[in-house]
Amino acid sequence: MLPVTLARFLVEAERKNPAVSADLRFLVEVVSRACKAISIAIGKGSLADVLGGAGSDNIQGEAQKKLDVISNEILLDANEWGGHLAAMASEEMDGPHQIPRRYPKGEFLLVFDPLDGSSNIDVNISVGTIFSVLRCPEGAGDVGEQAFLQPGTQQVCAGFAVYGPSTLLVLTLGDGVKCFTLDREYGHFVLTQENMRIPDDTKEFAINMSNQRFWEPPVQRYVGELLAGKDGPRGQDFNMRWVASMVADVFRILTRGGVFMYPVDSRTKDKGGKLRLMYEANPMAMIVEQAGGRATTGRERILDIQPTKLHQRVPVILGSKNEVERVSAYHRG
Ligand code: AHM
Ligand code: MG
Repeated sequence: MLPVTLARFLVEAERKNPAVSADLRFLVEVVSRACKAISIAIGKGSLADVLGGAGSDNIQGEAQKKLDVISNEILLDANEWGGHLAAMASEEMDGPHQIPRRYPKGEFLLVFDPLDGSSNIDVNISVGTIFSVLRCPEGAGDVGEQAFLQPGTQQVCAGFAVYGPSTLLVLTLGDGVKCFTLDREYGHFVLTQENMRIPDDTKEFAINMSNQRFWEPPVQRYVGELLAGKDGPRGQDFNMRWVASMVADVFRILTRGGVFMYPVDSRTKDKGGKLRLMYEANPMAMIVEQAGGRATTGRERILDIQPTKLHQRVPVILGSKNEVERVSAYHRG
């Protein structure tokens, strides 16, 4: 039997699920095409002079890499003309990107982190693209920031690509999590995992340990107990991984379980945390919950947060249900 391509999967999803409209199907296909183009650009590396800094900063004061800028452009170009979007927003742009007036507008808002894990680009480690789709509440005219400020529970769809040894696309349309692998010979994504599930329990955690001295007491306590292993209150050893590309860390958790933490700490308290709610936390939280895991700030469910600004940052603790619930309990206690 022929493999199920992303195109076929989406056509069948549209037939089965009234929530999947032709426009949503088209949107996901267009985003997947952009991810293919980004994957090709990343794969060329030094051969195409795409590595290194762009010489510019984004709105959040972070130095942009050339591939941050290239990936952002690829996603904008791919999505402007199709008539399926009302506007776009990205980690790399100051405010909403309007659809040029020469094109028709659609009902969806597309939000993305064009290249997650940028610090890993130049060292040949997996990076990715994260995206989230919302419905636009406004009518005609330009779309303002306010239209995007919807809690993660309103997401129609979320996904991420990982540009690693294989290029993967992880997708949820609100009924489970699928994984597609890019077949480089045929040039299309093929369904390779139909129902990704995160085990409730795990012996693996992911956190940047170099920030330990800045953490709040609940996270100190939790990680301290994991590090104590067999000799501590947990009575078992735990293993640690930290790729510093959220896409790779979350993919590992979707594959074999684990808990990922980028908690707020004394240095990031004023900003609210490190990771961005709209571009990183919300799409990943939707995917993780759809796979049976949990996603919290420690104090509240990420998907319930009412955003107050586009570039808002939040603490992120997500993954295997029982571990995330334990971290939340430590925050309450
Ligand atoms: P980016 O979107 O600018 O790449 O930043 C987000 C990334 C995440 O992918 C990753 O989990 C985290 O930043 C790593 O941060 P650190 O370098 O502090 O460990
Ligand atoms: Mg990112």
